[in-house]
Amino acid sequence: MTLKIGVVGTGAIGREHIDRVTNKLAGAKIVALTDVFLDACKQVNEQFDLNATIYPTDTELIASDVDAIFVTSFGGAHAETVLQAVNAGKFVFCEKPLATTAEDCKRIIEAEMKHGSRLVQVGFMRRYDAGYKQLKRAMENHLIGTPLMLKCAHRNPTVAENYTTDMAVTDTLIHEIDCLHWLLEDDYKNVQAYFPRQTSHARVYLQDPQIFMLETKKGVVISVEVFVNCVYGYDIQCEIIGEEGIIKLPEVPSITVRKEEQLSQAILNDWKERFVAAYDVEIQDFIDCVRKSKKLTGPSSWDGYIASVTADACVKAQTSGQKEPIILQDKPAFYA
Ligand code: NAI
Ligand code: ISE
Repeated sequence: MTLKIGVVGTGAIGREHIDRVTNKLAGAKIVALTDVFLDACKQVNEQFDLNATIYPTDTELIASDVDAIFVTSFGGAHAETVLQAVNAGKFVFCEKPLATTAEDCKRIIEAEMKHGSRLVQVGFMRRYDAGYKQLKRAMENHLIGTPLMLKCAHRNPTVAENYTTDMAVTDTLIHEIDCLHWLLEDDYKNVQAYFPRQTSHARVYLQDPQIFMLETKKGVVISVEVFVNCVYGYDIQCEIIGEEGIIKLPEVPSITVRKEEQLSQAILNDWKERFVAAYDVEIQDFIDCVRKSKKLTGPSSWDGYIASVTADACVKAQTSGQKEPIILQDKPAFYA
């Protein structure tokens, strides 16, 4: 059976996912669209030759005969759409963040538990990236013994004018928040934020770069540099230092050039290119799980909740300058 997908939010990443489902992946079809700007849906229908039904609201789209919903709208709108879809018993792939408050994440968790099986996957695509998967395997095989410290960086060449200091957490650091606790199989305990000297490439109201020091329950100390006007490229770094050795996220493969007395390698400029393969694998995995077993295995609503609670503490740490505790509820057996 071909999975019938409805998309809520036909902006940048919505279109990326529509393109991959339509032109690259197998087993699914985009049959329904909605957006607060309905013209955007018309454009998408034409651009990808979809002939999808355009619904004026997410409520009507969810009530149609779609099997699954992609939630790719603005982050603040995710929770209400996801809740409606879960209450209707529909599968959901929700781009990060699952919701912008921990309370809303809890409402989604409660609705999903009431339904009785997992319906929601959150778009933390790094778990599907080949390099991060190698790190995960190395950790599972205890290649470097007990992990002690992590040094990570999330660098963008530049960001849009509406990017604010807290978005360094809610838009950017959120990816590290998810994938680092997954790599370590450990929960966060506290976080402190540091503001180094500001780059002259950032707008005056944006603190850039920022450094977050996270401590886990097992005592691992993690530093993540978020530097979103680094100018030189899109660069993701992750190094895990253990008792027996060090492992590092591989660089994106690229030819080395020897020319004019220089030895060089290209650095990517765009997050879409850096994680293109991970998005493909992530969405194919969602489609396959729903079609073949109706059992989702990707990042869950609980992972969305962890990210939300941790992000709240990170944002608080930005203004307090203090170590802020990260306090999670006990994990329900449902998400074990
Ligand atoms: P965008 O602004 O390009 O697109 C969002 C679309 O949603 C717009 O067309 C807007 O009109 C529509 N929209 C807003 N509120 C709506 C509502 N209540 N109902 C229906 N449509 C609504 O934003 P972008 O970059 O596509 O981001 C969308 C989401 O995807 C965000 O949550 C963002 O954080 C996430 N994202 C995830 C990435 C990843 O690497 N996993 C990368 C980029 C974005
Ligand atoms: C963007 O919203 C994303 O989610 C990308 O994955 C991230 O790397 C980028 O920094 C964000 O702006």
